Amino acid sequence: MNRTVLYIVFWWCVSAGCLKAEDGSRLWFRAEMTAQAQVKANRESPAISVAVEELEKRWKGGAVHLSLHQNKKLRNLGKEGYVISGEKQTGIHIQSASDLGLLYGAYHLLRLQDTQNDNGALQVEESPAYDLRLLNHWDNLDGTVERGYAGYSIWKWDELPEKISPRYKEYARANASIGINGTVLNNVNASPGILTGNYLRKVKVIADILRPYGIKVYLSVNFSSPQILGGLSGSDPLDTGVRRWWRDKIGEIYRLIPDFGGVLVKANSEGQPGPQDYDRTHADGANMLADALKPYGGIVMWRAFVYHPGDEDRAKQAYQEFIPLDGKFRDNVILQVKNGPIDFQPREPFSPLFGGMKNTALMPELQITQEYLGFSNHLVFLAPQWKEFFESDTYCNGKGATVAKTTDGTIFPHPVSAIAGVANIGEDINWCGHHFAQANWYAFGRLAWNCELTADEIAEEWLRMAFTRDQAFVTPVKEMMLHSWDAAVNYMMPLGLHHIFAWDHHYGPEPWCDIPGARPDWLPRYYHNAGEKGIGFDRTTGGSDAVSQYHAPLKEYFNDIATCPEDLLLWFHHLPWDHPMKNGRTLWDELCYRYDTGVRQVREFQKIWDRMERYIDGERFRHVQSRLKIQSRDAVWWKDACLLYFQTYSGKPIPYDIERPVHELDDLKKVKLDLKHHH
Ligand code: GCW
Repeated sequence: MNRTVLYIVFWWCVSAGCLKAEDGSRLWFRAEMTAQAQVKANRESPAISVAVEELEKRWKGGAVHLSLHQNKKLRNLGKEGYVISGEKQTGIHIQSASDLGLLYGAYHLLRLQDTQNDNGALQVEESPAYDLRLLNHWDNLDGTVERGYAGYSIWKWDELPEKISPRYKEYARANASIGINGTVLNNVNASPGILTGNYLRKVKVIADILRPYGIKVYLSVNFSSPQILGGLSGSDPLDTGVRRWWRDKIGEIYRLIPDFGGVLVKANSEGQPGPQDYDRTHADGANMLADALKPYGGIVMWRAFVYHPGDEDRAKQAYQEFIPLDGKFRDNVILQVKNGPIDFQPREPFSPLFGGMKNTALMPELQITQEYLGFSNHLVFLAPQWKEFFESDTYCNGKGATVAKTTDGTIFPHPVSAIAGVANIGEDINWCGHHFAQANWYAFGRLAWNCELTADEIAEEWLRMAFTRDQAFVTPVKEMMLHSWDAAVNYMMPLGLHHIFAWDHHYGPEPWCDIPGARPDWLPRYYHNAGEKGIGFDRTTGGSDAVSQYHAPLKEYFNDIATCPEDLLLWFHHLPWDHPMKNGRTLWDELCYRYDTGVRQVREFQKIWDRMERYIDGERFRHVQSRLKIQSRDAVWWKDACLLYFQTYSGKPIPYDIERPVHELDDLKKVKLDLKHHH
């Protein structure tokens, strides 16, 4: 073929859509945009225009009618709920009491089309579990992302407000399609700079782009802003000058962004300033901001992630700090609590603040980005972890008082309910670093909307949209996803072990880590307590007594070795190496088998994946394949490092039927990765 012919063939291919790069950039929107559906709406609004456009381009059925109107049923579904009825061929009716409900209904209908084989008669009624479903970006103003593993930030602060990256709109669309309705743009380790007029004008541009998609913008604020930006002598929350500064600043924000959502605050935590610097309480600090936001309907999300070096068990400290303040917060304050009492570990029990605080609204904070789960190198599907969290019984109100029910308004009604996920999004072409990390972003949105969905359902949906509907692919790959969290826990920190990561960057094992002069609660030894006599953290009534922060009968279950779930055994107990496990093995042997199981699980994932080559594009196939190789090597690294190190205390052999270590402990101790973590 000569050049001209090649050129024509090339453009024919491009216009026919047969040359789409499978680089992951399209997320879960890979279906064609070539439909020409008939769509009518009884009202107009920016959100309705988005809904109409999406349906026109993608819906391959009969006419769709969007109608915004009020009746009792729709009002009961709330302002984001919707009803879908009708049949694919003859016509569909989407109804809601608000335009956003119509938008969510449109995305729901399209998801059904993209994932279901049979669209018979439809009768769908939906409303979200949580009112506010937020992403938290730990993105810094210099473009770096704290704990981000997908490149630099998607927010191009130095190009804004003039230049607008096309990604902002794609971001809005992806989030709206899974029900996310808010985003905190900047890191909780907040630069005061975000509140300067210069930055607020940039924030306004982002807010304008996200608005038609129902996504509100929020900001993390630095508690010392009045002093640092305003030149005041301090930032005491009870000082009238400080209060006035915040009132003025909040007013300035609302003049630019009339629907601004509110602020997120990390105060007196890991060196951040806060009200305690002025001998005030967390409630004093939160309430001051709440008062400034109240006239505009804004909220304060105040983080409960606090701990100080000292004699008290770190796992107990947030509870000790906040329980005495229960009931002292304004009604537009929500306490944002990480799922576990320590810090996004591979597996933790739920934080006892859930079900513990009865007169204060609490919102869970989950970590989508894999700070402690192999960054964007390891395939770890997080829905199973989050499901375990949502379904944990707090017993705060008798049996069945799950974490979900304590936070979604079922047990404790508060003016708003909310949930946040720390985003794993960056400027990488595939958004999240690992193709399968997109599934965690997706799962977070879906669970925030409906935490009763199963991990299985979510994985199935995502795989069908992101890859293919061929069950020869979906079934085995879904199994791999559903076991991937369990595998990671096994090869990193089984049986309740936690925080034995490498210093600072948290990639890889360093149970031996000892930095002279470092805070003891930042060192692995604090958590594993391995010695000749045994291993684990004694949090029983005879130890740190953290168990007593849970309601009966849970505290008794955790306290008693016989009833403590073995998956959390070393979280709550310090036990001798030959402690008998339920399956008859000794603790030491079981530890060895768990690590070995983790390695074998990852090897199995490699086998599953290699068989999938013919079902999907080569580009993503090879990318995931190469990441699985890294994961496999890392799993062996974890196993060898932890077992060889703990063996120096247990003095026992690694059971002879499991794979032998391939590394020397001394070599592993020398591994020092040069991974920066940006504050
Ligand atoms: O998990 C830890 C991280 C910090 C993070 C902190 C927090 C944003 O290591 O990087 O800071 O938690 O949640 O505030």
